[in-house]
Amino acid sequence: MQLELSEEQKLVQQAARGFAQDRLAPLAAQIDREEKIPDEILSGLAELGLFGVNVPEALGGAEAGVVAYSLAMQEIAAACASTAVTMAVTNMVGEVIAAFGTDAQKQRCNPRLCSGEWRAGSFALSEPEAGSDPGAMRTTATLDGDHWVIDGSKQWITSGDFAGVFVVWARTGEEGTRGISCFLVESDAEGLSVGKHEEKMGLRGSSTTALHFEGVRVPKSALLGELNGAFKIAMMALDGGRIGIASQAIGIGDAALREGISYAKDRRTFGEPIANRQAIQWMIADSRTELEASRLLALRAAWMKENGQRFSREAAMAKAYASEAAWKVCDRAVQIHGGYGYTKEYAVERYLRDVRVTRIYEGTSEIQRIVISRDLLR
Ligand code: COS
Repeated sequence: MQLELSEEQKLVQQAARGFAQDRLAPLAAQIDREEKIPDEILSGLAELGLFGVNVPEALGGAEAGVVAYSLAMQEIAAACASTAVTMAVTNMVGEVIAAFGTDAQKQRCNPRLCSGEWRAGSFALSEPEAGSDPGAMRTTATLDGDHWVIDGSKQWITSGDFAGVFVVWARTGEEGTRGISCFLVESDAEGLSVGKHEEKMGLRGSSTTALHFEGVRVPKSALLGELNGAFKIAMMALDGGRIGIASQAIGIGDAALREGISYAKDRRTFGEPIANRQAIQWMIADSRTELEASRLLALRAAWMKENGQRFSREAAMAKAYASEAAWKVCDRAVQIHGGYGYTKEYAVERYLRDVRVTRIYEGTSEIQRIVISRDLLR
């Protein structure tokens, strides 16, 4: 068993940490308040290779692997969770295209995503009535001569209003999971419009929108993967995505614990720092332990993916455990701060809002438990 990072993994981690702490963290409160990630941050991520950490170099990526991706995600999330999710989805989209795309699709999309020419990639799977159950989707794609015509609506689309390319799932065949195909749709496609911008509790710097497809025509060559076989592409992409969200939760938790420790050492009650109280010490001890357990789960799932092993169950375990642990860690950090933790004066208030969705998106905790138990009971 080898728990040491490679030199390349350490380099990616250090580069991400430097960028996150020097350039991103000072802007995080502003990003949350103004609900916008500055362009220079997106360009900075792209320059560091963080828009395609696990995408082949030949396609413009960093080809640094899944463990490096998890490490980078933890660092970026510790500074700004909104930026982290934008990065996560762009990486997921890049990986899907690199894994399942034709040469032409890869050559067109991957370099643009990795370089930041396209500010983000979007993953358009969920619909108003198909989130946990994407097999129930209603968006359709119908063949008309040499084109597919897409009609329907998608919801909860990260970066929906500024992504350059959307990976869109639509029904092309029978009901259920065996009649779903996937298409690459660029943002300037006629008939594609951005709908409601969600007013979210957290991750306010990351835009989340609806998308409407009204007779959007894409050439036959926009089909990604096999006709009617793309439900599995979504599942495989989400398996990898869950490692990213586990890593994001860990990063937010790390940041909250750091703030909690620092505040506990400074804040005095009854004549001494609250860090001297056992109640606070236990919160800190439990938080560090749970975050380290989460990190081991996430890095193991990442390692398994990197080494070509089946990792669905491990990714689900990492995502469920890390998102729930990080929620508790952020809640304790607010508790340590007392009333101040409930104000925007302290970053822990933002961390608690931001971390909440990690138990919901890319599969709720309940869905993760379905994935884990189905695998065990197979
Ligand atoms: N990798 C590869 N293939 C997979 C897979 C995976 N991780 N999970 C399922 N499949 C395959 C199955 O093997 C099955 O293949 P066949 O058609 O050859 O039999 C097919 O996909 C359908 O699988 P299943 O019957 O298990 O589908 P369900 O509709 O029961 O859904 C869950 C299974 C619940 C796991 C799935 O719907 C899910 O992950 N839901 C959450 C979606 C989500 O995360 N949404 C958030 C979107 S991003 S915000």
